[in-house]
Amino acid sequence: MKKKKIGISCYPTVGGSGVVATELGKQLASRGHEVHFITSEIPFRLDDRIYPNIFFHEVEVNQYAVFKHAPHDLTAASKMAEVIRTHELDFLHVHYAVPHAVCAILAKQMSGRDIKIMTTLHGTDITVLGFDPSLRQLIKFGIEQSDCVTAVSNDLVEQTKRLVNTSKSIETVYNFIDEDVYYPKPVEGLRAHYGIDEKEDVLIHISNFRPVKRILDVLKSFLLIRKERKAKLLLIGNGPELPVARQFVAENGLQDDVLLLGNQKHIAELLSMSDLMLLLSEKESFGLVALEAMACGVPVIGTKIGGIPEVIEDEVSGFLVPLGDVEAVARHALRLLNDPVLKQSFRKAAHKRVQKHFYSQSVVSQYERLYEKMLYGE
Ligand code: GMT
Repeated sequence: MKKKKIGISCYPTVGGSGVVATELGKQLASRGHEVHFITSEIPFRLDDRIYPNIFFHEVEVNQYAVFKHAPHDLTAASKMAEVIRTHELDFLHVHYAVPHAVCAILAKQMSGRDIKIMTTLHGTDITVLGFDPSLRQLIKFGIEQSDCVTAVSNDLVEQTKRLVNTSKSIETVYNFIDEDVYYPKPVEGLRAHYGIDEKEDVLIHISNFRPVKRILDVLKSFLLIRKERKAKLLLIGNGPELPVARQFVAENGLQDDVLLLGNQKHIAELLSMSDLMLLLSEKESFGLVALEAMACGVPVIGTKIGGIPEVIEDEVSGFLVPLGDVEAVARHALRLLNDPVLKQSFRKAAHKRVQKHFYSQSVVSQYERLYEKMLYGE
């Protein structure tokens, strides 16, 4: 693809949509495109060094006594318009219909340039906000006024069409991983570092601990598994349900076996020393953490919800269970952990599945093809 100047807007904090947007920007920059992040702070996956071809424009929201609420979205639109003009962007790729697609539409009008807008839906904007009648029309507007719309799973495409009642064409572009970072890594000595015996099973859950992640289901499943096998559970991340998790751990005497590690940078290493991931969410448009686990050769037990069945191949690279069925989680986990041959075949299948469908090389090329189509037509 001819090199382009691309503006990217997303929420820069820890979270799947910010990760996907940032990793996409990094990959596009490494292919020679000029990438301009327009965000409220430097995306957390970009803060480790200076990346060639990547520029950062901060949306600085000032608080004025005259406004009850800081005007973040208007400031973001204004910043986008400024960057469109001063850097002569070819198009904007924004993540979330609300607020970023709507900000982009306003920015386009302000800039006076006929710039194209691609919007990627990640789920949180649709499945949560789509139920809020006061925002539904705004989401619909953001989607319908975008030149190209993508969503991260087929399930999210269907949900969006149903919830906002639109016939706009929406393309599925799956989440991806950086294959140079996520692969089964040698992790000698890491278990010992965390006080884990080599013979113990390691289960892992990574999330932002929002209620939709059903942390108690993860802990209840672990309690059942631990009755049968010596095991540790790593809980990675931070969020509102952490106190609930702490309380459950204390009440059930799990202090020695549940390791609450908070937010971590070296996820691929922690995954590589794990035997099984649990992702038991009640809403999940894709489940990027499941993909990261599988890329490191870790099978996943996930709920049969949203886009998770498009990631995990049931009985091949993991298991799909009904929401809230902690007995089923424990049954599948024990079947896998008790059978080294089965475990090995799941590990291989998980890694192979990611290699075949979710490597950055192919997914980023898919985005580039959509950019071309949006800019020049078929
Ligand atoms: O999972 C979260 O709570 C974070 C959320 C976000 O908006 O950043 O993640 C969403 O986008 C990810 C990247 O596309 C998906 O992999 C997650 O499944 C999706 N989360 C939900 O749908 C709950």
